[in-house]
Amino acid sequence: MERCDVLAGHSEEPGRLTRRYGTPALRAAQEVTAGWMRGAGMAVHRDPIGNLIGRYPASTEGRETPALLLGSHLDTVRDAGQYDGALGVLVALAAVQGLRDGDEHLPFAVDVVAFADEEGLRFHGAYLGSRAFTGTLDPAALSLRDVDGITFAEAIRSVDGDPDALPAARVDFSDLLGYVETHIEQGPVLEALAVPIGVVSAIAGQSRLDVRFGGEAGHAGTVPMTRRRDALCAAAEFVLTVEAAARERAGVVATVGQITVEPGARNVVPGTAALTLDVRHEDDAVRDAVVRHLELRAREIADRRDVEVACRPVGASNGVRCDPDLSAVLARAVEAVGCPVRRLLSGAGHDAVALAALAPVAMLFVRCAGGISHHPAESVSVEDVSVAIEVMDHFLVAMAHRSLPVA
Ligand code: HGY
Ligand code: MN
Ligand code: MN
Repeated sequence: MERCDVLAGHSEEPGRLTRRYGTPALRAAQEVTAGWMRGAGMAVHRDPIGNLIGRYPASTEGRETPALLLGSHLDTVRDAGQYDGALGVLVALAAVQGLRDGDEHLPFAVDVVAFADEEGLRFHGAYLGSRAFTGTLDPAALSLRDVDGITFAEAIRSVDGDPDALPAARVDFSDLLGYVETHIEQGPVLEALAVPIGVVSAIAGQSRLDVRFGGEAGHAGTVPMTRRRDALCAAAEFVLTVEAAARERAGVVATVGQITVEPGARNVVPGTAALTLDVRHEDDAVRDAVVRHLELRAREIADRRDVEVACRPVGASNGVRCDPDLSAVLARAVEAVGCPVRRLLSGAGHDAVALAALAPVAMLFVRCAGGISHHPAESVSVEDVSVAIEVMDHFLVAMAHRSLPVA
């Protein structure tokens, strides 16, 4: 918990926690984490995109040594809480520290990965770090630009990464046992059930789009209301359409989180309004249908108001089911610490989504107060976190037994 406090001190903005990919703040958080990794007996390196990887060696190391991946991300949203991502990295580290303290080695290596971009705050695509790790990053992502016009490729170089090496960056483990991520729940389910931890059954898919309405800027005092082509009014109508579309369908969540208006002045009719759209549901077909419906409605609104509209997808990920076998081992570890096993769906996205392309994945959720997340008030209790670490300890031992050759 103290380490979470320390990491929260590394921010781009005074007074609030914001840590985007490729910034000195993220680099500083990685440096501190690398020190803790070394202290836990791990060899540390950074991959070509700048994910930080610590390896705790297996009892016998060789070319065929299997590996178990644990981890989460160190980047954050804007004005973030201090546990989203960081907690998963630090719980993994604490579990490895337990092995080190007992001078124990397992029949597999344990790799703790601190992913460099999960939130997509700077370049908007999701899971850029973990997708690069698994070799599933779309090369087109390298030309994404941040608000200052810097491309993703340039940002990778600025942190001593190598965008050209990305296609070859895919980890090549001869035997990957799985990826297990601990994460703050970010929702109210475990609190309502009065249990400290839960096992994730599946992670909802998400669609991210940029929607841009283009009208005509003009004088706020002279352009008659009947002659206006106000881009923001079209966007406003669309925002409420998004809300209504989600409310009409069970389980759908849809959010417009950002609107940029140009030219952006008190006495100027808005000429363009660009907004972000985020749509999620556990069933990919339902999510796709909602996105198509909203694209259609955006066009209707634009036509009626005589403005232009363009909808551009900026990354989607399908829902992911956690691996039943790996989750069963995790569930038994939960039972071993005396907790009931509660399974829950994750509405939030996680690096596990990207990792599922490479390995079986499982996730452990830690109860959070009031379900609050992506907000500075995000919190977890020290008792619940200690339960999570204990579960990971049991999980590692169970995996060691599972991977022993049958005599
Ligand atoms: O947006 C998400 O679901 C995650 O927190 N990155
Ligand atoms: Mn998040
Ligand atoms: Mn997260």
